[in-house]
Amino acid sequence: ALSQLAPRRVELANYDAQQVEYMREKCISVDENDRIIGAISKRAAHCSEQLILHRAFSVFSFTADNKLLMQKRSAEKITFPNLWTNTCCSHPLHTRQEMDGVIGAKRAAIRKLEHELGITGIATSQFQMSGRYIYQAEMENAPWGEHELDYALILRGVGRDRCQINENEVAEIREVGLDELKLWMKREPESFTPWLKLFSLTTTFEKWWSKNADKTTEDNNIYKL
Ligand code: DMA
Ligand code: MN
Repeated sequence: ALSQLAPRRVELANYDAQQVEYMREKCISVDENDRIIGAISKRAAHCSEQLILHRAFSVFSFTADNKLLMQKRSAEKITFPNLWTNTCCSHPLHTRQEMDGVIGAKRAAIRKLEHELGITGIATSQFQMSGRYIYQAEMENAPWGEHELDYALILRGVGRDRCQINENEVAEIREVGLDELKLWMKREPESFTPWLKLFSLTTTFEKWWSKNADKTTEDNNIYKL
């Protein structure tokens, strides 16, 4: 079993130096009930023979006219570069502030919305916790992958006018309506991240878009994507 946790061989020198630096971040390793096991480096969590389940978050920000703010991941990203995905994703870190369950994930989301998209002035109370989703995905031509327990965080009323993108993280942003996104994903499925594709298959996904969506009830359940 120990050998399954062995890091895969990978030449980090071939990647963007800034993104390589982030591989030293301490992610939170958890069990399937989201109980904390300990700290694990971002590198080990995403590049081992057996991908290690860790905590993550996915922000879905809907504009006032009910479009999803989407980003195209930069070419510099080590995992899943050049792919279109939801507003912002990352990991709560193994720090006192961000290890604290839902509030910790919301704090991490605030940190990364600013880092990736330049969005400032968001408070934890603006996010609606909308379930925890376990999924796994591997890259096709690289030794990297994801195995996450992903906190879905809905944000409303924040669109591209609030953004100033960090080009090391994000290549492009767009606001997209539900029907438009469905057509686009059908036409070019290879242009999207695996987790966005998995989310798009759930019934919850369409509910998030709905004009009369429940905008207050928080969902702490754990689901499999
Ligand atoms: C990781 O996102 C989290 C999910 C839900 C895929 P990421 O690869 O964008 O993380 P980071 O921005 O920290 O590299
Ligand atoms: Mn991850």
